[in-house]
Amino acid sequence: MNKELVFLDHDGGIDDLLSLLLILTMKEKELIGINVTPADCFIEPALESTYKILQLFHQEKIPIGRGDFYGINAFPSEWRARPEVVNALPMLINLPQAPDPYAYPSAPDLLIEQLTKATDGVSIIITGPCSNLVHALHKAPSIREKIKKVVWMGGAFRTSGNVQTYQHNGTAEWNVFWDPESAKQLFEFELPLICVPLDVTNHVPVNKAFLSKLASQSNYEISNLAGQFWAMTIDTIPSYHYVYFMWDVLATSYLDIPEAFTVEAVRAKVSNRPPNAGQTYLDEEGYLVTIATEVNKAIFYEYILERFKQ
Ligand code: AGV
Ligand code: CA
Repeated sequence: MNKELVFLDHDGGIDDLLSLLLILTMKEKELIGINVTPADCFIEPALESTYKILQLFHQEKIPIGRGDFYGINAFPSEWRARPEVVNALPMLINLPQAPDPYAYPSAPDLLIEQLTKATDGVSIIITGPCSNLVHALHKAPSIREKIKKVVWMGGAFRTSGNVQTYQHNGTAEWNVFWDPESAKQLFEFELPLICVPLDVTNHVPVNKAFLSKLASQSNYEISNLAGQFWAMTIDTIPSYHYVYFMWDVLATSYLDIPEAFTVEAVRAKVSNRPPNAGQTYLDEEGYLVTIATEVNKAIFYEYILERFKQ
């Protein structure tokens, strides 16, 4: 059987890098490319972290694309600097130098190239804003045929958002808020889109009981590294929430254990202006999208522990 083809677009947060680790443990999937969006990260150190993680798995041939589009509503800078710390961790600091960040192709171009080349449908997992995919679809509409599904950690449908800032009423999730216009257009494309929104990620905080279990298997290199990544989230920089969730890791696990999720087909729209820019809301006249509403937590946490035994 052919391996399922996967393309990852992440934005350099700690759980984005954990999502990359997780995908690389999925031996029955083939990761055909990675884009980095400069949203929850500064691009240069995040590209370096990405390349270093690939080296750990001897997968540095997987092509990387650099997001050159800088959203509309910037993430807090304190969050964006985290990959600097990741790159200095003992398991990563001495790995061979990463390539010049400006030598990478631009993210939409890499996505177009890899989808065009693909001989099978591709599952796209997005753990940051969706701008690169939307820009690629405008530039090369024919890539649509190659998209098997899009799994997006994004949105907040029947729960409050996690953006708290000026000119905002708190209804949006950050990945949508960063570039509400692209999110609006993504919904309008009506691709086979599965959103893993705050409605379900709110159920999976990073908690010490889980970290303690993970630590007890830290003789596995990947468990050890993942434990160090997650430890960096315990003091979550309060702009403006104190809890770090397994947002992206949960969305990524959907690729592998969809049966652990409850999903629902809804019609929804995205607002692109204040006071609710980036809000994803249910609307009978909206676009078709599938949203995850529940997850079996026990299965999910157990799955992560199993996967990281590498
Ligand atoms: O809104 C969740 C998204 C996920 O893709 N990101 C973090 C995850 O990578 C933004 C975000 C919300 N709260 C945060 C975030 C926090 N306290 N620290 C860093 N990023
Ligand atoms: Ca992210």
